[in-house]
Amino acid sequence: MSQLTISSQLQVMGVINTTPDSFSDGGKFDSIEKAFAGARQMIAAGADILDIGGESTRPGSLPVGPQQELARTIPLIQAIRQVSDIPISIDTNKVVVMRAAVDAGANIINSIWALQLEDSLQVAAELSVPVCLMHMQGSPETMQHKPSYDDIVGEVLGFLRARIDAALDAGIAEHNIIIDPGFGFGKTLEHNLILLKSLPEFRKLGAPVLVGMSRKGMIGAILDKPADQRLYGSLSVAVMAAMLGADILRVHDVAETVDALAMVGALREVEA
Ligand code: 7PM
Repeated sequence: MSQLTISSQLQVMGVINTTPDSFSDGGKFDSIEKAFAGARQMIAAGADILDIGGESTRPGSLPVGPQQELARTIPLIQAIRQVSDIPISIDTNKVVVMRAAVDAGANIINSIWALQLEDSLQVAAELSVPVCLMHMQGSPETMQHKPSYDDIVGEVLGFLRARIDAALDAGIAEHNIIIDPGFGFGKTLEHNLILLKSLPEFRKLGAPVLVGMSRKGMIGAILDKPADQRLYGSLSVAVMAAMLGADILRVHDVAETVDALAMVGALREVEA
């Protein structure tokens, strides 16, 4: 099994969605084929990590069963492993999917629930792979109804600090912990912008910071544009996040983001 070492360089994580929102059941094979083609393109475009998810977590979405999630993700991970050693992250909250994915060659567990469900802390510790602990207020079904905080930065930081401690207590190695403020997960536009501006605070927790803002509602709200017209907005916030200290950028448009972040990388390297 290949082991991922969390790098100090900026990394681009390409999002591979296998949820056949627009496919009927008969289209399942078709959607795996499409996801595999997308993965190959992202690898060619310079992705550092692929994030594979089989459960939609967009606002208002409903949970899917384990069989469906396994059927969408495991064959895809196996197929990618036939052609590439690229680190693969599995975006799941089910321990059965975590185990099967790592068994199939996945190297990172991405948990929008910060490993709070089932015995996922213990399972992740046992699997001994890096984990991404994300903040969310509420659950995907209801999180955007009325997000509310007294102190957005303090509360998200406090939550992530507590989950880091829980992960360490469960036996997850410190060097295997990644944190994520969870843009769009129970946050208003203002909350998201404050979190973006406050990214340097998150760095102080001592773990690599993953950021996912690509094509999200916060961009749509500012530009008044649908998801398929948010590329320039997405690139802009990716650059801002990188300048403010993000380590891993979770994005849909890999080729474009790789170029944009190469410019940030060059600036980081130069002495001035
Ligand atoms: C609406 C909201 C539509 C969210 C789609 C999404 C993140 C994630 C997702 C994130 C981590 C999407 C998402 N977002 N995992 N999974 N961080 N760690 O853009 O921000 O695909 S789902």
